[in-house]
Amino acid sequence: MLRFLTSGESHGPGLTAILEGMPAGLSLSADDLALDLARRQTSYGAGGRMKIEQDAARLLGGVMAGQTTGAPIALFIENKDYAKWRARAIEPMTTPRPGHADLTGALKYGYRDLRLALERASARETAARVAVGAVCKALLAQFGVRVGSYVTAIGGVHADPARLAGLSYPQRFELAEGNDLRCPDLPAVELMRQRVWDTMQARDTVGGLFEVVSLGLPPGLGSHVHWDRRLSGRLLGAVGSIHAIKGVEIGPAFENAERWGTEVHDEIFLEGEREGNSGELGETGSGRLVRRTNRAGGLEGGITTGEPLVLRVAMKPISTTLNPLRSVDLATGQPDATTYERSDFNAVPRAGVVAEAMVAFVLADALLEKLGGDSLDEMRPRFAALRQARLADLPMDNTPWRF
Ligand code: EPS
Repeated sequence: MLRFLTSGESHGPGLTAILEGMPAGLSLSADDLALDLARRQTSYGAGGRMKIEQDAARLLGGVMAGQTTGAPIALFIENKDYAKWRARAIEPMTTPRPGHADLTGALKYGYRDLRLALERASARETAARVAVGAVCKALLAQFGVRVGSYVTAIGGVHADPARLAGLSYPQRFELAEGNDLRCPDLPAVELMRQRVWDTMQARDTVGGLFEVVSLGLPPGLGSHVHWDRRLSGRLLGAVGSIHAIKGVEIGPAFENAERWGTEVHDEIFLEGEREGNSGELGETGSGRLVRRTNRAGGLEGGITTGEPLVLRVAMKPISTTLNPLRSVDLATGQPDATTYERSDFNAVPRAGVVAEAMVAFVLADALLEKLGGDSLDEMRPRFAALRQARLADLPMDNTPWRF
């Protein structure tokens, strides 16, 4: 239903994105995109480039009189750094950095200078994704859906799981916004800061872990009926496509893999059901089917359950390091060390914002797939009529049948 393309190089004139399939009637202005673009730029351990750029997106199409029209939405983000590059004679780059797309890009496309790979492989492109994600978030917000993220580990320094468990998701989001490591466990923030400082002194880079959580989702988005309609695969693929992201799990998936099934699966209860009196409604009984745990991370059968949708994400350390790595100069055939221009030491907090954007895109797509409709006015009554997890919405025939 929804698709987007981005174009642009890291040090070229700017980044362009086209988002196609947004319904008409959504209020949208460049201001709606500004907050997430700024959030993506803040992080302790970010490189010098972020002091140069103050990302702002211009809306060049698909919005008239402050409302989407249903036409493709075109966005443009200027690269301020381009002013310095446009007239510059650019030094040849012939020694590939391990971990970057320098070597693989040249192998694939036959580049005769590695900068042609670097320019497009750069995570600068994620600014365009965040602008697209902000449009998707604006649509989701109309239906009470919110996507947030927070850092849980940097360079092996972890937030305390017990302290995190004591915080609701909205509290985690809010606390994370209050510091430049985007971690809601404040005692851990100072340890993470020290770790990043040590990393900078060591002229190295660090990776880490973060969680992306979507709240307010209706049950029933995605589908179990075909591999490419399962929301699980769509989310894993979208988040896994982000630069330096090397692992994504749904809920505590790797931990679940070490437990018994009876410990893992989220049992189903009727709201108000009395303990030990299975099926009997208590006084507050509403007929709503509820879970007391969410180890499934909000998805069953590739379909949303209506519980918070939780993704846990692993980012590798950025591959441009101040201390050189061993490589080979492709021009001379001699062993060589990588050279350093400028990069981030720690981009984990920033990557969380990019992952929110990719999740928002997939969820907006799934919502449009579920509701159909070309305008918000068409979508609203369909959303209100969605089946909920309650007995009244799930009548069963309860009679024998044959294939
Ligand atoms: C990046 C290298 C750095 C980062 C860049 C990603 O850029 P430069 O080489 O200009 O210093 O700052 O990220 C961004 C510009 C951005 O907006 O996120 C890389 O090699 O991937």
